[in-house]
Parts: sequence; structure tokens; C-alpha cells
Amino acid sequence: MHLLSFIFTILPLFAPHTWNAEDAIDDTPGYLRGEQTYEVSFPLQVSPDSSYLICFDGANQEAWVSLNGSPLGYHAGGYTRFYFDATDKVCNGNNLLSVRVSNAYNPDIPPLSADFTFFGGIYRPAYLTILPKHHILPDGITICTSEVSEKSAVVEVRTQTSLPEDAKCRLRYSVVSPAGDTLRLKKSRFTLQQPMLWSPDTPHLYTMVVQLCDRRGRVMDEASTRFGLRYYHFDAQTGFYLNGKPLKLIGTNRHQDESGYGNALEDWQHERDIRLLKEMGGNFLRVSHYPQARRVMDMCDSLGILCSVEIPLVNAITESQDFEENSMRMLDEMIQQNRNHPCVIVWAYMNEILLRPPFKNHPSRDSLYRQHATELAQRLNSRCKALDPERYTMIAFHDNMKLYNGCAMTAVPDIIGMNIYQGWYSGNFSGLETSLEAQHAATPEKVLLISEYGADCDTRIRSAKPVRFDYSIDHALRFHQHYLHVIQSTPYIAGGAVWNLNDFQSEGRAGAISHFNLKGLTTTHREPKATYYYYQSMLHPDAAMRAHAKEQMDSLLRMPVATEYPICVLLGTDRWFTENTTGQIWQSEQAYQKGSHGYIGGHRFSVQTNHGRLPAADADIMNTHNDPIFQTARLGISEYRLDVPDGAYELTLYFAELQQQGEVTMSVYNLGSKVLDTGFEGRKMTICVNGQEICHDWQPEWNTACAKTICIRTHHDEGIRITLNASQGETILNAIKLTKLEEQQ
Ligand code: GCB
Repeated sequence: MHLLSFIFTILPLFAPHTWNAEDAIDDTPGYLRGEQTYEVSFPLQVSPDSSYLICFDGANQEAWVSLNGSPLGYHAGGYTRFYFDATDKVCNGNNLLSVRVSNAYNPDIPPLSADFTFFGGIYRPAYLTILPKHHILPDGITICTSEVSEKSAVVEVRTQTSLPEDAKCRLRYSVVSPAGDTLRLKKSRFTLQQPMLWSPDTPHLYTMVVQLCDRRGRVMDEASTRFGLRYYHFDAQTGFYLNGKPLKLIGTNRHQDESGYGNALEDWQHERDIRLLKEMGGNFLRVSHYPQARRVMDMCDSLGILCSVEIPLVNAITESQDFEENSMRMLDEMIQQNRNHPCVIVWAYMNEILLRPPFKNHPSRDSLYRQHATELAQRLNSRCKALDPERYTMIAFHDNMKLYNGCAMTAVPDIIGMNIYQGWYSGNFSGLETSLEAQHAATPEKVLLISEYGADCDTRIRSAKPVRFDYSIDHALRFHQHYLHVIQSTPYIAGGAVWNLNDFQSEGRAGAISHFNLKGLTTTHREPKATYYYYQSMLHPDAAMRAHAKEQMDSLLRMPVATEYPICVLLGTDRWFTENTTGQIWQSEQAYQKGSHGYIGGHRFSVQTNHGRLPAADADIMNTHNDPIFQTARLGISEYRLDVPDGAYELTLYFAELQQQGEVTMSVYNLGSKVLDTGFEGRKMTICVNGQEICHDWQPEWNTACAKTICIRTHHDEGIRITLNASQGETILNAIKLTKLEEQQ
């Protein structure tokens, strides 16, 4: 970073912005993936002694930049910084900068597909940097630390400047220690005695200041970078060691978005997230699936969070030269821009790369594709090692390890990252141990780290009988209790990273809150869930904080109590639901018993998938934010009876058709992929309340919330009887609400 002084000016050009903040969470499927143009004009007094750089911290995912009508450059890839030297294009007076940005699918630019929204825009700050004519390049100081121990550390500085290599200039170096002492250095390679080591408990940071001087020793430019000194290694049998001591890596992954902002976050939001992780007691962040804002990495340095950082090769590759070149360039940029951060210990370059192989149904072509993917992994791995021999490398694999062992891809990186969702997408919790043991047996010499694990959880949903895909806090908590225990007690597991720190946007998802992946330990607005407090109660170094976290968790886990009135019931489920706008509690269904209320007859709706049944519809229900009221139902129900005292009532029946006719392809996030014939041929039903017909031969609309309200006066202890009769198919009822009306005196 350039030092703030008379020789350096920054002029903001664009604040973080995305054009998908709203359309990626609305009820209409899809979001704009195409081109938009940004323009800004700015005045300048051009000096011949200055250089003018137009800098972008991130634009997703292709940017064509021009200044005053002439092209400045093009950049592909949405997650790294880039800049263009505009010195010969700026003019005195008004300058017009125009940036065409596209987030359209491009087969040559990763990611091709992934479970997150590909927000378009100049979503990180863009600015004009005015530097001296001869200067140190942005991100131009590289610090290499080797041979670090308690006694000494060898540090080497490399500096890239705007001058030709043979130019007659001098570089001067000085180091400011964490204690604030300045040490002037004669050479770019030097040894520090008794270094103050960096660790999660003592995140000591040094600052390297580099001056670019002319032949007479006059300073032409000055820049600095922070760095830290620590040593570490991974052991395939016993895990991770930092500064000679064992340390289980426990933390989360993180996505860079928030509802209402898309991915155009400000620094305070990045800071808040890393603080949340630290306060939880985490010591590890998998910066996934792409390099993130500078502030994220700075915070990890300052707070002592160890990191892996990766480029966005997710789910699949394209076997083209351009795809490979773009991947390599992303890798170069990631390493160049992040390597001075002492928090970074691992570079990663692929995630679940064989999840969506394009030639699945052509075995010979498929095996060529896998071979190509493995070769690409080898080339990316070699590149990491060539650029930065200090760090470890990792690939995150999905839990079908035979596939990756089979094509020798697991042999490529130093660390095998395993993304495991046993007890969510498949099987049950103990599948975790089975997967780990199998992989440890298959590759005993390899370091294993659980790079992802998590369960979706909507803070509004509770269940006394939790099951996977019910989105309840209760299921998620059990999931995390099991996984954390296994991670902590398995010596050969170097650590684990929860998927995810925060709920994040994934436009194609449908669930309790559609367009979001709900595996966060916090909500999209970063309110901690009970699962967050669980980790804090287990990991925080301070006993009083652990006790406080336990109290917080217990208070969030108190079971809601049904209100006397209104009586609100979800049919076809064990879920309880609390509306967050009104606080209204909806209880789970119960069978009718005299003197109470409940259903008579029928069975629960559930969704048949390729991998078992889901307890609730995987649908984004239109016209409501309270989807869980509509996502379960009782089918074939003949009656709902409420033995209430005589009086005046308002009754609302809630409906949404959950079954589709004909062939349906389910979302892969809800265990689908194949086309299934539902066998459903529609329904027609007639509903009466105490004999009064409220609909005749009617079918609710598919996926659309609908409420039918009537007012009733009951006499002679008749109570309320809702009767449902089908003339075609089965009846359906999703939920009911009964409100007692105030009697007029
Ligand atoms: C994964 C992916 C991640 C998804 C996650 C999920 O394995 O790496 O991108 O978001 O699973 O929740 O399905």
C-alpha cells in the first residue's frame, strides 16, 4: 500500500455497486446476467511528474475500461484487483471514464456454475491513484519469510517498480516492529533476531517500508506492506502445528454478500464478519470460493485468523486454452495480492470440480475430461509452488472421494479438503466418520481437512422431531454438535470449516427462504443463530464468555408456546414456525381429540427425490415471505375440527398446491437432478365450514399462497368443523388460523 503523503493521492471513482441486489431475491426466477455501463467524470490538473492509475478492487466478471473515448484495457475475473496506467490518456479539465461490465456466462472464465449468485457490477471500490512518475507498483512489494523460528527469521523483500529493470535507482528498506521500533536495513534480504511471532493469540504485525530513490538518494516514492512471522506445518497423522505447537483449525467459510446489498459490501461489513468469527472462538477462515476484499485479509491478519484462499474453479471446467489461461492469471493475481498476509497458510484452486461433469453419459469422453481436470490441477498446483513455495496447496472435493482418488486428483495438492454433508444431503451424521476413515485409509500420507460441513437452518423454524431438510434450528444444532465433536477428537483431521459463517444468496435455491443458502451460523444480516452460540460456548477462550454464549443459545432454544388465540396450525408437519414480522407462532399439526382441535384423516405431503424424501416442498411460494406456512400440507384430510366455545370467530384456511403434474426436474440443492414423473393428475375439492360452502370443485394454484377467510358465529357448543371432500384426487390443507372476535356488548 502506498503511504499517505504528499506524493500520493486517491480519488474515489465508483462506490461498491451491483445491479442484482434486488432481482436476485425477488419472486421472478433468474437475475440479470448481461452487460451494463458505468460512467463517471472527474476533473484533473495533469502534472508531467505524476502517473495516473485507474484501479479496481473488483468488478464481476469482465470489464472493458476506456478513458476519454480511448480504450484502457480489459480484465477477466470477478474477484481480484486490477488497474490500468492511464497516464497518457488523462487530460486537463474533465475526464470521462467509462466501464462496460458483464456478468454473463462465459465458458472460458471460472466460475462456470456454483451455489452462489454471480452478482454483476463494480462491486468493490474503484479509484484513481495519482503517484509520482517513477513509482512502486500497486501490490509491488513482496515479502518472503523463510527459516522462521523463535530465535530468528530470514526475510526477503522484492519490489516491482515502474522503472525498467536496468534503471539507475536505489531501494531503501526499513522495518517497523510490532512494538513500534524502526530498523533501517541495508539489503533486501536480512535476518531479524528474536522475532515477535504471529499467532491467533498474538497477531503481531511488522511493517516493511520501501523507498524508491534516484541516483542522488532523493526519495521518489514510498510504499509499505504489513507482514508477520510464524512457522507452521501440517502432519497427515496429527494435524496442524503453528510455531511448534499443535493447533486444531476450527472456523468457517464465508461468502461476501448481504440481503439488500448483494455483494456490494462496505468495509464495515467485511470487518464485522471477521470479528464475528473471532468472537465465536474461530481461528480459521476458508476464504471461499474466491479471493475476497483487502479488508477481509487485513482483519484476519490483525485478529489472528488463519486462512486458505482460493480461485473460483467450482463444479466444472472448460477444456479450453482460454479457460486455463484465465485460471492461471487468477492464481497469479490471488498470490501476488495476498501473499504478504501472514494469515494465509494455504492456496486452493478447485472446489468439487467433478460435481457437474458435462459428459457424464459418455464414459470414454468423461474419462478424458477427468484426466484433463487432473492435469489442470497439476499445472495449477505447480504454479502455486513456483510462485510461493512457502504455502501448502489444497483442493476441496465433494464427498464422492472414489471419483477423485480414481483419477489421481487427490494425489495433486498437499491437503485434501473434504466437503462433507452426511446428515444433510445424504445419510446420517455418523456418515461423517465413515467418509473420513475411508479417505484416511485410501491416502494415509495426505493431510485431511474438512473444508465444508453444514446444515440449512431458518431461525423461524423449530421441531421436536428434527430431520434433515426441515430447516429447523434443532436439526442444525444436532448436526454441528456431532461434527464438532468428531473434528476435535480425530487426530488426523487438521481442522474443519463450517459452511458457512453467514446465510448467503444463491438465486436458484428454493427452500424455507428461497434464493438463500441457509447454512450460515448467522443470518444474512449476521444475527447469530443458536448454532453460532453453540460454537462460541465450545471454543471461546474465556470461560465467562463461554457461559454467556450457552445462556444465549439456551434462550434461543426455548420452545415457543402456542397462543390460546389465534389458533395457528401448520398441517402435515412437526415444524413450529414463528413469523418474524408479527411474532405469531404457528404450532405443528395434531390429530383431533375431543375438547381440543386437530385434523381427521389424511397423510403428510412429502417430496420424493433421487435420495430419499423431503419433509417440505422445495418451492419458492409466490406472494408470501412466510413460505414455511405453505410448504407443508395434509393430503386427503377429511376434516379439521375445533371444539371452541360459542362465539364469533374469523377463520382463515391457507393453501398452496405443492404437487406438479407430469415430469418435474428438482433442484439439485434439494436432492434432485433426474426428471421424475409425479403421477399427479390434479385435484378438485369442496370445502365447507359448519355446513357453509366456501369453495366448490376447487384446486389451489401451484406454488402460490392463497388464503380463504370467513367469519362464523357458533351456537350450542357446535364448535367449528371444516370438512373437505374431493371429487378428483385428494384434498389438501396447508395451514389454518382461527381468531376469536371481540363480542359487541
Ligand atoms: C458445497 C459447495 C458450496 C455449496 C454447499 C451447499 O459443497 O462447495 O458451494 O454452497 O455445498 O450448501 O450445498
